[in-house]
Amino acid sequence: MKEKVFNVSGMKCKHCVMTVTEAVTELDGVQSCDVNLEKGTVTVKFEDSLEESSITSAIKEEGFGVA
Ligand SMILES: [Cu+2]
Repeated sequence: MKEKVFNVSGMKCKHCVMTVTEAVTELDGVQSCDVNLEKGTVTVKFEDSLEESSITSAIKEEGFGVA
């Protein structure tokens, strides 16, 4: 199990939080996804089999930026 904090830009409201949470938790191997709207961070716990880049892509596909 890996844990990584992504810095995500463009999240402005609860709806953005839901969108990001859904996009990330949909991925195979994600155990948890915790979004902090004020800090602009997304903390994800995921299986070793899941590539970090897949998570980044899923977030970007929803129109948000990932540093
Ligand atoms: Cu929003």
